[in-house]
Amino acid sequence: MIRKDGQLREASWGEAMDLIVRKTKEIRQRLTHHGIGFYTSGQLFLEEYYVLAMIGKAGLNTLHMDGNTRLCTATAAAAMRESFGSDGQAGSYTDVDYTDCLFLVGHNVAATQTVLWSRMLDRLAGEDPPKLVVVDPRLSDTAEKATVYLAPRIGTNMVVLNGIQHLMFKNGWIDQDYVSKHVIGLEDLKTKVENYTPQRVEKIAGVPARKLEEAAEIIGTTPSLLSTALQGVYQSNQATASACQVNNINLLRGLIGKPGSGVYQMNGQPTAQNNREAGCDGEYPGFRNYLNPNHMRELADLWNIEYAKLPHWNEPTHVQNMLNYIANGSIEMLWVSGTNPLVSLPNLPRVRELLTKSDLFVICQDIYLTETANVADVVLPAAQWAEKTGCYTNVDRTVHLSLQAVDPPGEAKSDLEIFLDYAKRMDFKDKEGTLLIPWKDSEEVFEAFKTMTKGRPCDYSGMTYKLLTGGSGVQWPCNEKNAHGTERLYVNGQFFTDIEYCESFGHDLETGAPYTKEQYALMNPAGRAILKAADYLEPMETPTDDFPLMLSTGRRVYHFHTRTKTGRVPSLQKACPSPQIEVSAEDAKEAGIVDSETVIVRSPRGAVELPVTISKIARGQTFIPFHYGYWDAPDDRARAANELTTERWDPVSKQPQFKAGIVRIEKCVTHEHGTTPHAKEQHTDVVDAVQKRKMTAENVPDSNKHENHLGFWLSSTVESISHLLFAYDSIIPSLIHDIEIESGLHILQRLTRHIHDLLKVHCEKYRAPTESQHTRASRAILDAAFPPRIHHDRASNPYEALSVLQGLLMYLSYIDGFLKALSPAVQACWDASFTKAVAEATQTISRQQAWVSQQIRVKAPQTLVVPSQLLKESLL
Ligand SMILES: Nc1nc2c(c(=O)[nH]1)N[C@H]1C(S)=C(S)[C@@H](COP(=O)(O)OP(=O)(O)OC[C@H]3O[C@@H](n4cnc5c(=O)[nH]c(N)nc54)[C@H](O)[C@@H]3O)O[C@H]1N2
Ligand SMILES: Nc1nc2c(c(=O)[nH]1)N[C@H]1C(S)=C(S)[C@@H](COP(=O)(O)OP(=O)(O)OC[C@H]3O[C@@H](n4cnc5c(=O)[nH]c(N)nc54)[C@H](O)[C@@H]3O)O[C@H]1N2
Ligand SMILES: [Mo]
Repeated sequence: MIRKDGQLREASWGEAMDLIVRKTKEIRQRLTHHGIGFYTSGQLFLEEYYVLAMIGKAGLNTLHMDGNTRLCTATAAAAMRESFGSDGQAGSYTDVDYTDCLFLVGHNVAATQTVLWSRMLDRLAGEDPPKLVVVDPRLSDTAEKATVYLAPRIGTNMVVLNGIQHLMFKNGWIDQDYVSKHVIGLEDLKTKVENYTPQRVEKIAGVPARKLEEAAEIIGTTPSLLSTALQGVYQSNQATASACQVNNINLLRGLIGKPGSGVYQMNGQPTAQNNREAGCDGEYPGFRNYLNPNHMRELADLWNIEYAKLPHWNEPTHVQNMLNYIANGSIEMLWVSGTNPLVSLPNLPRVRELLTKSDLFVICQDIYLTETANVADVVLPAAQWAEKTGCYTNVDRTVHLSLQAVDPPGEAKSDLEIFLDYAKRMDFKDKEGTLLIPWKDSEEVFEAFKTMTKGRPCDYSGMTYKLLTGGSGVQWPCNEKNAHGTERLYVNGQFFTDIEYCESFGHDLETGAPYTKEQYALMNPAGRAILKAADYLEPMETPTDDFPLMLSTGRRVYHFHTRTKTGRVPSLQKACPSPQIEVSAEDAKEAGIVDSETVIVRSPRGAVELPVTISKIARGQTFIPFHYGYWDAPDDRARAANELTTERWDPVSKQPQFKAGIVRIEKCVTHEHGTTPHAKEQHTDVVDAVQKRKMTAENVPDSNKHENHLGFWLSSTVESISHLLFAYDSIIPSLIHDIEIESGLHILQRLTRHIHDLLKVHCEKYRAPTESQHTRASRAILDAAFPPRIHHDRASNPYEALSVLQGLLMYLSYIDGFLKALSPAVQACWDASFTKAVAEATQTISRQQAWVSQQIRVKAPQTLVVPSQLLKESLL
């Protein structure tokens, strides 16, 4: 369907695909390929993701691609990278059959993975049942069966997990032999958890000390331990940091890679794992490390494209940032496949506003006409799982081949066909001019994918469609060495942390800043797992007088996500026809609310209107299932949980905190003549507005809204460097009494002249204006760095000389700031020689910073300490 005069009208595939190709080229013309973004799914097939990843990274050379997996398992992947060096689940589902203890953190398996739960129930009801420890603020169906159930306040996982580790250290429940051989970071962790005593945990998280001790004893002494984490961790406060603590617990006990023992950083969607392997969200294909040039070169060679053209100046753009780019007008085309963001993204009021911007061209590729399809410019009807062939991989690395069982309805096409068709129409070529994406069916794509994974953790190279047919799947890695796949990873205590092999160098868990290769080399894990420690930090939003309750959102067993499928199954719909908010009996009483009463729930973002269910949820906490959008809403009440949720995300995984916002409950006061207050839904109004705008998908927005920012920035960079040259002219003469400094500065000046000339060359090509916009700022900083008094003979005073050096360091870091921005920007222009020049300039500035820092180190003690009367006394 194509939007014409405001309405979606049927069109042929040829018309729709031609339009998409025309749009792509037109946007490339005006905005470069970085004006286009892709937002995909955890529900397509492996082969479909791989083609999409190549369209984005090798065809259009853009970083703007993410999946709903960002909302789902971004933290699973992130936590495994931090602890084990790469994505790669330790265990196997067979571990459920052997384990002595199941430890489930924020994972309501009874409602969300019913097949796995059946397997667990078999064990729980059988002989020699395992212990079950559950951590969930809500007495879920899973928690009902627990041996020990911990109900922390929403957002306090870190406190509970640190508390358990505290008790493990205190009671010596640690496998010293394993730990000494196979992990690093023990001392840091021990120090970090030292003050998480049961009493402190009780105070912050509300978990009784005795309960915590019971749980820790079970976990600390069980002969085997299978731990899992899911959305109660990933979508809550300190997601990655908490998920890492779950890994830590198994590592401390040495209970990983052994029958009955392991960790599942769970996946939610059927093919979230494949999305990550293929590189359609935050990852690179084959779990390659974007900070490792060897990995990136290898990928460029595999695809036979120029190294400079492979986008890798940063990790791929996450969806919240794509929304920000849509907001500022630098992304004008968004291709959505297999996800329904107008129900599932946080803070719907904002998402709605952005996805219906008049200058945004939205493609929606789905099996139904969803809320998102209803505002799109083009709707592509996709075939679903049973109507197409492809592979999917479970959380325990088991790869399955799913064969087409029935024909797709009408003219629907598989996602693979759609993506291949687009690639063909775009005529993407490799560097020799050969077709980049030449495949015709899923098996051909699978063969290419296999080659790409060879030698990586997710090695598929030994698999074929034939091997995958008939049995019950094969677990990767499957290669020459493991012809039938691999049941467990890390069996010999060998992890993926070798510096040349790992998928990531890890992150500062608090700020989210990535570590550099140099920092990683200092840690030198070399195949050992990494114990990552962190302190508890309060959630960003905590209850206030206005919004006294915490909201968490999640699932009911009867529905899947935005209900495009389950909402159409009468028995499921009947079992769970509408959303409701769970509150505790105490909170209900306080608010004067009774069970089943309809209330308005309001957050700083928006409001919904729902009936109340009084449940065994901890006091101060609430829960709303997020399944209900508007495609089949019975009336005009707002009801989508995401009207309320916050867009804040975890600093490392960038996963939104769907279980972390604040709300209040308002009574719906009924007047004599009917109910007044009403949380009215905005979705229908927005769809109407789109239709009334009479817009046509063909519209081309006005073209010249973007200025030559790169040129401006380059001109300011070059100017700042030339100002440094002048500064050297004036400070060198004043420092002639110090021969070492004076001659050093001469060398620095020469280096500076060189990079000035190097960058100047590129000014013309990028039309850098001669006038810089930063002249005043640069002058002001120079004046502050080198106050006029120093320009004269006073610099012979060592104290003043020290000030000159400090000022110089400040000005160098001002220049460095320009270069920091220029570096990824010129890579995004795929300009190899400019990239090289900026890299050299950056290195030269950093050499100067190193020299200045060293001179400061030489001079400071003598200058600052020796003449001091005050210090003399205390030193003696
Ligand atoms: N029936 C059904 N099954 C599904 C899905 C579905 O939509 N419907 N979706 C699939 C997908 S994609 C996913 S990702 C999974 C999700 O599966 P789960 O993660 O099991 O499901 P959720 O209900 O999102 O959240 C799990 C629990 O986290 C708890 N929780 C909330 N805040 C916190 C907290 O701060 N700490 C702790 N420890 N727990 C907290 C909630 O009370 C909830 O019971 O389910 C998959 N399976
Ligand atoms: N408040 C709140 N929000 C949440 C969550 C939460 O717990 N709370 N959970 C988050 C999580 S974990 C997830 S995974 C997301 C899920 O959020 P979404 O991805 O938006 O949910 P779905 O309804 O599964 O959307 C999948 C879409 O793909 C379509 N589809 C199905 N099969 C195919 C196919 O083969 N091809 C194509 N092209 N389309 C197909 C379906 O019709 C549907 O429209 O929601 C997230 N949002
Ligand atoms: Mo998910």
